[in-house]
Amino acid sequence: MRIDVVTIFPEYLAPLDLSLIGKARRDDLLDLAIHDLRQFTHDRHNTVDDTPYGGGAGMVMKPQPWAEALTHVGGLASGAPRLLVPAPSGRPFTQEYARALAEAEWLAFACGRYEGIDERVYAYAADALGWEVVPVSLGDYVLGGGEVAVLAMVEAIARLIPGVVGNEESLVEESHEGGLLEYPVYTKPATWLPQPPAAAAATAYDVPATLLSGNHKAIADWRHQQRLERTVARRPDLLEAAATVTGLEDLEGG
Ligand code: 6GU
Repeated sequence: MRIDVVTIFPEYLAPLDLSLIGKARRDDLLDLAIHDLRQFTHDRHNTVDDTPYGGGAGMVMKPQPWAEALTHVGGLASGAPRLLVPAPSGRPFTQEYARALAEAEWLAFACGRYEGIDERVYAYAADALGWEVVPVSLGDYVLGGGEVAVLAMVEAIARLIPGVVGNEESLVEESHEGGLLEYPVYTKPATWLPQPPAAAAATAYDVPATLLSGNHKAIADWRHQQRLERTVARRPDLLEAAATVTGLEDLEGG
């Protein structure tokens, strides 16, 4: 997969050199390039923003640097990327959408700052460049700009590219796969006495006995039960959505 990111803060994307994503890039599973929007300005101050027509608070990103940056990106490979625009007003970015995007050959991200990018840039990307433009949101809160959202989305997408995560089984038993949250996990020791001991209570913490039983059926049943209980407690909306899809509307009554 190829991913291009356009931003006024290229350093904000530095973590994409690390860990899973860094390894995927070195293994040529992911071809990622970060582009500085200011390189596509022509004035002495490398201006990328201006005041909004109609008035109001804040600044808006000017269309011309964006058009030049996106045109440059479009020339970097054959075909056309899908342009994802991080914004609180976008469509929800979900695990299901991440799975769909992981199949793409080429994605581009346009990181807005301030109050956003001049809306005509999206019309230009669609009409002049022939790109599909998709505003995407991580959730119902406001970030200072698209960069942190791009870090999250690139990680969510890249780990679904075949070969990026070593053990592909670990992809199927996690939160949001199968519509339930993940079960709790434990490692050695089976009985843990925290060091130094807490003043209040010198208690030992035990791993649930079922996980030590060696009974694979009992372990699978316990984990499924834990997933259900967690989902009821933390994300009842997920169960209600699943119940609606499957016609089990009485689920919450039982
Ligand atoms: Cl994807 N971008 C920005 N800038 N803010 C957000 C967001 C994305 N998702 C929630 N808030």
